Amino acid sequence: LVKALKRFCLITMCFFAAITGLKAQDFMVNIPNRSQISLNGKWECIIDPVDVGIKKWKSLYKDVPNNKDHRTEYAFISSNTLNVPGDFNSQRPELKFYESTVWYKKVINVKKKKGKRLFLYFDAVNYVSDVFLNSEKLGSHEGGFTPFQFEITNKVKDGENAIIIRVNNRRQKEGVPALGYDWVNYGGITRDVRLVETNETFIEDYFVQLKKGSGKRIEGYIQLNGSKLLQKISIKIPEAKINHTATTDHKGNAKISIDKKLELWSPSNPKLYRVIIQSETDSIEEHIGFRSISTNGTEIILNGQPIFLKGVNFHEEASERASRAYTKEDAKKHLNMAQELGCNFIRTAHYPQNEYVVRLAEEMGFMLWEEIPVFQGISFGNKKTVTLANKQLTEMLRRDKNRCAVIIWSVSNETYPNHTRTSVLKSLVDSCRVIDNTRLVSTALNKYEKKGNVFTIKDDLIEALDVIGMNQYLGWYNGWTVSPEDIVWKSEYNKPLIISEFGAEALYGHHGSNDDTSSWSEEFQETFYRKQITMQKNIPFLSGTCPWTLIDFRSPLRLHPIYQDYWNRKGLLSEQGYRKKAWYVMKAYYDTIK
Ligand code: GCB
Repeated sequence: LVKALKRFCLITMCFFAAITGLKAQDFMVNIPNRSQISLNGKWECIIDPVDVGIKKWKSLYKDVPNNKDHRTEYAFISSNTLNVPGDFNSQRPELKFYESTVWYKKVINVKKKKGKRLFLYFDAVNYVSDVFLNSEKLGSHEGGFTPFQFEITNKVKDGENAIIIRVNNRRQKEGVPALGYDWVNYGGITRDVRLVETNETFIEDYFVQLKKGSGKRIEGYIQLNGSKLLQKISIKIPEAKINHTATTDHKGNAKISIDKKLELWSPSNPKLYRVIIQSETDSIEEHIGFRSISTNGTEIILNGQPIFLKGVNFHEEASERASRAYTKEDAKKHLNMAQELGCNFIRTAHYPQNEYVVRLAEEMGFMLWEEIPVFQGISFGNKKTVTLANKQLTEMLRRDKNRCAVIIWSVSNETYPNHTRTSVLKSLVDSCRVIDNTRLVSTALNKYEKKGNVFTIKDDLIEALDVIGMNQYLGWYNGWTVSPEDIVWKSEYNKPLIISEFGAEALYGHHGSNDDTSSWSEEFQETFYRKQITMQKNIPFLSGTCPWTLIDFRSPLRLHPIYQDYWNRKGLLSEQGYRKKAWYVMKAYYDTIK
């Protein structure tokens, strides 16, 4: 028996290695403006709670006959589908908190064209995906919030082709995020899927932003992919009368540097220019904004002027439907709410949200904080985890580096300070700066030293950061141990501070008295906000603040049957978007800050 068991384990491991060996490729940037066909819609599915598709049916990924009487004990059938994009949890009641495997299948019709290349591009799949085309493994991707792609030019055939994907959203101790986090682990193909067509040599990537510290020099690069790597390229910005030319090197890379006085992007003037990038074999365009961001002592400086970040946090969740958000309309809803609150800044917690959010935020004039899901409980001592965190960071920067709205990259949220954590996070900060030195780097901390009424910010990681992010829940988790007006915040660093989170729970429509005795009521939350604002106004080095959170969101950690019922109720808005009393307090505060 032991022998048989060992053999079974070995076979399973070998099979697993075979199907998980290949990695997704670096993806092309500016996906919305590429030539493509959407693969959204209904995908056939098989719910596989114990991963029997891998462990036993080693051929599940193969294109088995679509015959319900076939003796394999599984089948993709057209009456069993899930919507893509969309998390699977919200699509069927029995999958509400499901964390395991779902197999997806879609048949696509392809007509191959000479001189064209084809790519399968996924905006995001949570958490691990193993992708197969016509029974052949294309590769895997780990990480639920960033894009990935596979070239299929030489693998597709004319006519029908079957794409099968194993998606698994099981939490992993060594994953990013790890085991514990305060949001629903929405699994599945949660964002758009595209079949992208390019020319044989195409513009794969580019970086077109203002040079750090400059208000008028555009610097960056253009990167080609294909066999004709030596080409003349140009960047045109017709409105600014820019027509800059350069030549790529043998690796297909051209550095660019353009001096020009431009109208700068800002929340009050979210100016975007039409930018056209051309090579001899390709052309792509989009709208890009230009602004400078820096710090001066404890101030954040946008285009040479100090600015206070009137922020808010939100998850990528369509709270009113209790599902992952994935459409442009979802993004618009959140951003309109933030605009009505008077915000100029958004922390997209706790992971890179979809491109609709980022691009629309930019058009509407929001500055953004983007973060990778390096959240409490990360295995910093584990090599695979560190590589994965770095990869997610690289992917986030790759996708959004041309979005001037992004002013801060954040490498983590609430990690426990120790030597290993600090050195890993510092290395992530370094990676950030290597890829993009034009933006600020921060992290959301939650530890500070308390001595009487003096709260001191101190953490070895801060040396490496431009901006300090601090989550604090004074007045909620442990009450107000010191009266808010007496609290003195100190920092050992001459750097700006953003209160990256603060909040308290209230159930919309539940009322009580205006004091600390009626927790969960709107009045309690309203008073809590007044106290927080009183305390925050006394912080001389405060450069921004972000309530947690804009809108109630679902979380399996929130068990109170009356007030929570698996919802985190720290929203200023109920899940249906109704304003709680605290909303008006925060809005009034933001209205006073010009
Ligand atoms: C935090 C976390 C956030 C939680 C929040 C809370 O510090 O960063 O993800 O949802 O606290 O409500 O406790």
